[in-house]
Amino acid sequence: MSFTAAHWGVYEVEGAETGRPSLRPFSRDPDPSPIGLAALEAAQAPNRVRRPAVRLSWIEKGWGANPERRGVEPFVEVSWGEALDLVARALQATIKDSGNRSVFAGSYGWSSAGRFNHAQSQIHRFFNTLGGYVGHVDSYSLGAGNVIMPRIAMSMDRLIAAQTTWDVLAKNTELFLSFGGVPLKNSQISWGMVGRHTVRAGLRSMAEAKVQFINISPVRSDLDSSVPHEWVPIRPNTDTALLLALAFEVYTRGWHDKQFLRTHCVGFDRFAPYLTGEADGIAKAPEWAQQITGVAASKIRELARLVSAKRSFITAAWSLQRAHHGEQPYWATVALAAMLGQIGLPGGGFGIGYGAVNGIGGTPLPFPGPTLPQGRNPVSEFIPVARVADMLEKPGASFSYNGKSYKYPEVDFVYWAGGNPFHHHQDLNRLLRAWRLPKAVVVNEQFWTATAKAADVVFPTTTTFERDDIGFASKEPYLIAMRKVISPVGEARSDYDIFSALARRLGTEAEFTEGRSSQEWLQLLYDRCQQSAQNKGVVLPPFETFWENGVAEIPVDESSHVTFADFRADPSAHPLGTRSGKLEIFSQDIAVRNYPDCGGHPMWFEPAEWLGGPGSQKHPIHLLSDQPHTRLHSQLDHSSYSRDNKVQGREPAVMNLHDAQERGIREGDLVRIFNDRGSCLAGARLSDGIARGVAKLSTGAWFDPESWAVAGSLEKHGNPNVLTADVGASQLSQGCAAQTCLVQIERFLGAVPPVTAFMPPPFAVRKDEGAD
Ligand SMILES: Nc1nc2c(c(=O)[nH]1)N[C@H]1C(S)=C(S)[C@@H](COP(=O)(O)OP(=O)(O)OC[C@H]3O[C@@H](n4cnc5c(=O)[nH]c(N)nc54)[C@H](O)[C@@H]3O)O[C@H]1N2
Ligand SMILES: Nc1nc2c(c(=O)[nH]1)N[C@H]1C(S)=C(S)[C@@H](COP(=O)(O)OP(=O)(O)OC[C@H]3O[C@@H](n4cnc5c(=O)[nH]c(N)nc54)[C@H](O)[C@@H]3O)O[C@H]1N2
Ligand SMILES: [Mo]
Repeated sequence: MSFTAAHWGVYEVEGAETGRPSLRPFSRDPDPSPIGLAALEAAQAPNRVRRPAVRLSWIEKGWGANPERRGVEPFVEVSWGEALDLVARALQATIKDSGNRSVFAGSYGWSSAGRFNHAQSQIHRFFNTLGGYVGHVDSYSLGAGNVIMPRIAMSMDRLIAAQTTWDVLAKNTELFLSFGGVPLKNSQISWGMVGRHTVRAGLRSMAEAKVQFINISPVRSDLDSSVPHEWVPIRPNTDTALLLALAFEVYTRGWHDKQFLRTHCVGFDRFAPYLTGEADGIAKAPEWAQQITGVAASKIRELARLVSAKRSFITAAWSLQRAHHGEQPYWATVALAAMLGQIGLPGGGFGIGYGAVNGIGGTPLPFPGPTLPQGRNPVSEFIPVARVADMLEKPGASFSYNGKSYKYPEVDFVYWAGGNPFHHHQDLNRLLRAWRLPKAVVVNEQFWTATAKAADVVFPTTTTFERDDIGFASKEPYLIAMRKVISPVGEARSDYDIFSALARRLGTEAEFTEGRSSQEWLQLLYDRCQQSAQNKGVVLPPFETFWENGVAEIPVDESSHVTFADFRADPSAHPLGTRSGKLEIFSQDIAVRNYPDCGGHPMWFEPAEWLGGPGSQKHPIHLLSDQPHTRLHSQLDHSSYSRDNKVQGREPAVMNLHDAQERGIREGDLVRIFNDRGSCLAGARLSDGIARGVAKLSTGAWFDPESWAVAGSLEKHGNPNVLTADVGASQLSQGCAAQTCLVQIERFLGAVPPVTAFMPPPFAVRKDEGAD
């Protein structure tokens, strides 16, 4: 038996030696995820990229030709030597003409598990040895959160590492008030690996301790039905208004903790007049919030009473900040928790993103895992990650980010490895137009994803099953020897081998590889990790033993942790990283920017699109595009497990029963979802567990337009990003705002087009075929 690891779990491999391998869940995982069981079969699917492929115009006319034909033209399969030479030439010419600042290799994406073959590290290291690249900051996950939280409380990284542990919540919390729930579907996943799924057990221990759960969300199942809870449906993107009304009630009833606000916070005096309406003439009273949120004023009063009377823990899902003005719900959460004065007490205060990924509420290991050094990037130009289409469309234009002003770089060359922008980006019809502007697009991919189909050159890349690696994640008690399970499919090579071969042609091989084979790198990375573990008193076996055994158990710190406990105990000895060292209910640094969409304290701003806004006349359904329960983003969408969940081959769109009835839509019908940005087909799934006026189409169905030639044609498969808006959360963070999206839905009565998402693109044979 050997082992393999993925972002969704560790798996035991039987029969690799006999050439008939099969996977089964890791026996030490108490709650394994079914997502990965179909992954080995999916790795050998007909839509693998099998040989290096070049878009026809580049073969016929040379590199840079006809960028507007990306996604339309057939590919020509060529030898590795020819494809590598071509890309090396194109890169060299681009860098010579316009410098490294014209190469975008931000290359956002989850890639695969395995610490050495981590595509981001590989591509960044490659470009750093070559003089640098335009990179990105922040993530699609936490664009607004990453920018606002360090200014007002604590950086998201530190918070994720140090959130209050489940045992403390079970023992001390009386009321768990959650915005967006603790979705078990999402906790199947964690960056790098999951060896031990703990969220279900965490929730259960709290339920057994009779913690009162309240789930404020448009979707009931955001808290598991096995946990007794009350569901309070809310209009999407209006949580800030509800939080403000709770703060209003707490303040006007005098239930706030004046002492804590004085000793541990700054700026409550600026916030209070906004709550009462003294500042702007609008009292943020429960009746005001009822109009906005759809939650009854009486319910809001009851919640305010409960949250003040009990040891209360308030949580907000990451999805809340993936929205227009996404800073506000987090800031309002912090402000309300500060007013209640329970921050730093066991089981009280606030938490962010419980259940967003597996490890939240666990303790990180005291040493870093095996990490491929990326080197230093000499290019200073960057973009906030979700501004990629802006960058391509508006070179030289200025943008603001985190309080400063910058200019978009002039990018000629885009290189992507380990991500799928034609899944993850918003307004894909706009992206498609922007994508056709630079001179070159090169992609390392395993599968014929939409991103690969829209490239000039695609290098076929191995999956984790086809290479050796080391599995590690910072909160997991195991290191996993991920042994190769099958031979590379087609002519696939690892990202390391691809970049090594390019580096050879560009004269940087020695710097990139340091003369090491993959196996030598694995050993080195492991040895370094072993050393840093030892420095922290953790003994790991020597590499050979680890590789032989397949699993090295790491003793994890199971001790309890309370976020902000030390800060609470002594704020001057343990100041926060904020400007004042305290919790900032008012931020002078933000206020002085005078942004129209983010002020000095938490505020209610109407989102660009929401159910209470003018756009809801024409597009009366708020579309949530949440994380899919049957896959990771777009990864494994072609697996049998993901496909079994589809409706007539399309992504299911969960609709409220009454909304469906009004439109003559029945369970299993094909529907067309549309707005002014695009339209897609999906399969109706009706539910009474989703709020009126809300529909949910999970992300990750592979982009599959009826025509690649015209941006904006009907998308056949159910990719919500043809509908979402490509706008930043605010001038402050520029975060991804995918959850702010209005649509209309109708029964689809036209001729049903076939799904072609999982088919390879057309190939052409060139006239001089055989020249390889
Ligand atoms: N509408 C909407 N859009 C969203 C979101 C949302 O909530 N709503 N969520 C956003 C979020 S939070 C995220 S994190 C992003 C995720 O966006 P991505 O991270 O881009 O999504 P993945 O599907 O994981 O894409 C990874 C790609 O890398 C490829 N790959 C895997 N392993 C390797 C490897 O070893 N080498 C190479 N070269 N390629 C590899 C896979 O085949 C796949 O195509 O999506 C964002 N998009
Ligand atoms: N199975 C699986 N798990 C995943 C992923 C995956 O692709 N598949 N992706 C991982 C990644 S990269 C990330 S970043 C995390 C993301 O973690 P989240 O951002 O928390 O995930 P989402 O599923 O987008 O949102 C969680 C829930 O929030 C609710 N919600 C949406 N909008 C609102 C709102 O305005 N108000 C309230 N109160 N609730 C709202 C939705 O009902 C949704 O089910 O998930 C991770 N986990
Ligand atoms: Mo994410």
